[in-house]
Amino acid sequence: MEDLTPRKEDLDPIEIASRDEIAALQLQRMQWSLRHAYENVPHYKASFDAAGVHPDDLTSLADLAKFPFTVKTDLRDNYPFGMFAVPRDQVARVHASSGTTGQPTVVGYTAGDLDVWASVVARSLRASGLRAGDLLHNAYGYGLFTGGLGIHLGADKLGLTTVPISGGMTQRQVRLIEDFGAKGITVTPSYALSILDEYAAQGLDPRRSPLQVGIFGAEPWTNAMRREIEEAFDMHAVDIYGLSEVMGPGVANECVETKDGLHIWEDHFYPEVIDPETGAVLPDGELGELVFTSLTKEAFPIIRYRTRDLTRLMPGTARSMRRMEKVTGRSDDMIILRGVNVFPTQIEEQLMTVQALAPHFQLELNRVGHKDEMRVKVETLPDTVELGDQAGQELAGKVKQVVGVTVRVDVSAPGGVARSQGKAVRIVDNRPKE
Ligand code: DLL
Repeated sequence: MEDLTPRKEDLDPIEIASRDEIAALQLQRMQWSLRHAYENVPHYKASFDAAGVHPDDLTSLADLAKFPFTVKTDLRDNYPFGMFAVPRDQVARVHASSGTTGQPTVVGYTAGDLDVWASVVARSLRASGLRAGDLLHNAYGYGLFTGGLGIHLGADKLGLTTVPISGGMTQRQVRLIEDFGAKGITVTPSYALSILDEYAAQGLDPRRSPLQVGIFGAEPWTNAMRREIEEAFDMHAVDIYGLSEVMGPGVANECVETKDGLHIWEDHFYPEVIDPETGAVLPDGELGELVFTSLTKEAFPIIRYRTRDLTRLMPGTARSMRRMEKVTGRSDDMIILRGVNVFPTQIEEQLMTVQALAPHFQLELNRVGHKDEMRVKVETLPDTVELGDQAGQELAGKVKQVVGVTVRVDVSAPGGVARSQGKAVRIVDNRPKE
């Protein structure tokens, strides 16, 4: 793999500024952001008043802990535009979550917000090893989802040649990567695996593809999956994180030279990690729920938003900004199986160690009698079909031993597990609703 480390002179000065400089900028911006939210969004006025706090009470970054959290239902209750801090005619763009349950969540951006978004995504793509003139194959979905258009904004800003292919039509994905000579690909890790299968189906060697870096996010994935993808394509695989409520992709990104967790672009997004039970702020290094406060957003300021993503904060390495550990689970995706907490990524980790199985998987939860049962649906590789039963037992044994739960493993022939074209659906819950 080639060394893609960006040149120091190409970084934004704040990426490598001193911690004091970063903290001073954060404090000044946080004071502005709290005031902006309080004065322009009725929800924040009401919630700050109810908690007995005022933006003037923030004289240090630690004072943020006095302010109330914002949760997803606050956004739903203010559907569609009630959380906007500027008149609708100053909103240049809206995005929305898919909203599989209940109201979709709508977010808005002024022209200035789009500019900031472009610069944090450009910073992320640069940290991933891309530079002006490179060709990027952008397979995140275009539309209300922030993935496609968010990456596109940053790619324009960095000066890349962007192929706005979006998700789907996998045969064409492979063809255009090859014909156009893509150096980078932005895509969910699960859809990258479908593209990988398509290379095999077309009789092409993915290690000879022009790709040098994949920038994967929008869903959890493990370091075991990173090794699998890096090996298969002979390219770097880095992690990009973000969420619509805070901006979209580009809130944090791994640096290609270290791949040691994601640097949070702290000059725009202030992170905290809290105990999800008590709400208390935890010291850096401890595992808890990630909370974000926007520092510069105009249309949709967000104060202490509970992401439900579980991670820990760590000091900077390749940049001065703090890192977050790879998010390996959301509290929403935690399965409690006969008293044991299980995240889909723990199953992924074990699956990656079983040679005869493909990296695709889905978990199915059923109620059998009074007991919950989990089935792990996996498939063999084209040349390991006859090893299926043995591989299934191997996986069940590893899950029992390492994760501590008994599962049934259903092994099917290649193609038997549902494929994603965007975010993978990892859990199918067939248990009766209580
Ligand atoms: O998924 C934004 C995005 C697009 C990020 C493209 C990266 C690349 P939402 O649809 O609002 O936004 O979903 C946000 O997805 O709270 C996490 O649970 C999960 N997520 C996003 N990135 C990662 C990641 C986009 N790198 C939710 N690792 C977040 C783990 C991630 N989970």
